[in-house]
Amino acid sequence: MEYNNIIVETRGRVGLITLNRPKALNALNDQLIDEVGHALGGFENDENIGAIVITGSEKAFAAGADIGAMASYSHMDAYKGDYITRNWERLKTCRKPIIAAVAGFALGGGCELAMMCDMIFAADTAKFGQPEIKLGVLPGAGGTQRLPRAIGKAKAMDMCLTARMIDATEAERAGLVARVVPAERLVDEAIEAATVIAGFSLPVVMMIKESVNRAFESSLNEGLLFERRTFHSAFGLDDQKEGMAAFVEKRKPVFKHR
Ligand code: CO8
Repeated sequence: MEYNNIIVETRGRVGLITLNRPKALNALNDQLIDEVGHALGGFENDENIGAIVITGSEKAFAAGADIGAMASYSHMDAYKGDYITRNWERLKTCRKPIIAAVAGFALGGGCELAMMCDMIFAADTAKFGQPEIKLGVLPGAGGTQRLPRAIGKAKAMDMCLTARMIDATEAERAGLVARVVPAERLVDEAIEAATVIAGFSLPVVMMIKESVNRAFESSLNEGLLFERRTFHSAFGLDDQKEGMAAFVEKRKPVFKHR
């Protein structure tokens, strides 16, 4: 596939996707989301890749769905055509971890895209918001669902109902963001963290991702049972033998399934 809206690169064992519609502040359209989905598929099938980083530009991670493209949609276009959100779920099905590295605006679908990643690293310039209400619509790709789970009802309501943007510090305090870093260090820091992850046993990395995500889909007891069974299954891996033997022998583990 030819990429016109993103740049796809690798840094060691890390796949890097850079959203690249600078003139529109990386506004998300169907083509861009399709390209992200395609690139994720490529990284997922590539055994030399252990983790993925998605980033934008200095000014914007993504300023939301493309308002110009959506402006004239009918209900039929949105519902039957499933424009804009049709390939969105591809992010959710990716089994390798994804870090969103956010500088500048992450608004509307941009904030939702970041929240679909496994963790968010924010530059000190980042601003998160769900301003859809100002356009006469509501968040449509998880804003009303993932935001309350990430930052609680009070702040989610505040952001969705008033369109107030929060900065990186507030986002970190609220639990939306894993780390805040100086803007000039953002992508390096995300790649460094992704490199650490990509050095571990991939099946274990995938089990952890699956298990943490299960916390948002199940009761505590069901989640704990899922974790326990998955933990038991880790003892079937060569990498468990290697990891524990390396600890006992006071050496660095060399994981086979990376
Ligand atoms: N769509 C299309 N173009 C955009 C968007 C957007 N969301 N945001 C910015 N742009 C364009 C501007 O039109 C402008 O283009 P041009 O230079 O041709 O006039 C260029 O980017 C630069 O923007 P500004 O001049 O406005 O830059 P400022 O620094 O003055 O302002 C802001 C930056 C505050 C980010 C401002 O551009 C803004 O408010 N943008 C819209 C933010 C917004 O409302 N986002 C929500 C969109 S709705 C949505 O995301 C619904 C999601 C539903 C799920 C779908 C999943 C994809």
